[in-house]
Amino acid sequence: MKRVVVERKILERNESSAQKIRTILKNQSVFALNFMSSPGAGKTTIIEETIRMLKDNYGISFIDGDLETDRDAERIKALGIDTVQINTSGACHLDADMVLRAMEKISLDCDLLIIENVGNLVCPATFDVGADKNVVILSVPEGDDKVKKYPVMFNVADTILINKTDLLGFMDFDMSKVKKEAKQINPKAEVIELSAKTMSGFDKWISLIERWISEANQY
Ligand SMILES: Nc1nc2c(ncn2[C@@H]2O[C@H](COP(=O)(O)OP(=O)(O)O)[C@@H](O)[C@H]2O)c(=O)[nH]1
Ligand SMILES: [Mg+2]
Repeated sequence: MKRVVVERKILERNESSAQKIRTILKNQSVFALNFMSSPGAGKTTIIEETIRMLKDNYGISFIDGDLETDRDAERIKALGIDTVQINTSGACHLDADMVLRAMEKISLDCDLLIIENVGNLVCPATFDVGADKNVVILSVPEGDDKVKKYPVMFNVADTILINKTDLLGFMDFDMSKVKKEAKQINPKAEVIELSAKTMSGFDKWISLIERWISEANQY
């Protein structure tokens, strides 16, 4: 009983900070994406390629969440992007307060803020970080059974990217089963097949981001 009350308070506080983030981003006309996946599914690689394809036309800033190290932040900084690293020192997710603090250290004079969350398919799903859209990545080597095993994560997705499709020939991965289960759990999420190695599917993915940004700018 007590545990439920504490959890509710933590989530209520998080929600109020997420609301502050939304207000700041809306006032600055910044569109924010929150990337979530297992470790190694390809978040940083997809973010790198996405930035390469968008950076001539859009100002982009990046916040990286990881337990330790600034390895991913360094990869994105190398592309000339304003970057802040959050080390959660053991916490399995970013929360809205961490993102708010990181936003104070970063340029919000941009069109797009990309947040890379801590890698796992559980905790980040419960903590709203105030982003406009949640991007959840499932990669082919993780297996085609994961959508139903981690329904909370796939349910909060605005889009599900199925990455590493270049490896489909080496794995028993039933794409139609994944798409069917994704539709059952989250009928609204668009599923896009991608490979950050061959760049297959990126045209569709980039068009979706551009559509999201232009829709957000209409309000
Ligand atoms: N074959 C293949 N490897 C990929 C692809 N995307 C990422 N990788 C590799 O997967 C590993 C983990 O990628 P990373 O972006 O660091 O994953 P993250 O932990 O989710 O940020 C790296 O060795 C990448 O080069 C892909 O589409 N195909
Ligand atoms: Mg990463």
